[in-house]
Amino acid sequence: MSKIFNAVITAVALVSAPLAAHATATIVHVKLEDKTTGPKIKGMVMDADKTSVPAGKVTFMVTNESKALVHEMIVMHAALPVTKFPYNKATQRAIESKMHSMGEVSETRPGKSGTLTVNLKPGNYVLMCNQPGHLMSGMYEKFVVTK
Ligand SMILES: [Cu+2]
Repeated sequence: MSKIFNAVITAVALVSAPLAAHATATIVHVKLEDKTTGPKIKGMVMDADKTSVPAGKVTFMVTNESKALVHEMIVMHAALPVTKFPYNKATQRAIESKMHSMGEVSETRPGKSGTLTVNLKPGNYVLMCNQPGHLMSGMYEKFVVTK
């Protein structure tokens, strides 16, 4: 019995080792939140479960936890502070065409989710929502890609 058990363990180890070495994409879960999400949320929040990942493929799984507002998540190749971002005061949005976006999960309705897979080089990034006024309300998070 124990010989068989050991054989099974060995087989599992042999199968899983190459998979681990070939890790495909790092998964990052991102929650988009605001006051309508629940009583614990005070403002507009970009909440990623990892804010530092190794370079390579990254899959963002984004869920809009709002009950009322459309949100989005843009992976911007930029360093903080957001007050230095090109900004249109009239529309209350960062000027994306003057920035370096790596991709986005755009215009996500309340309760909906979306995914984005991008290949990221080491550097400083900001996960941000560019719905009118949301960025300056704090809906962003610093994101670092390491070597
Ligand atoms: Cu938003």
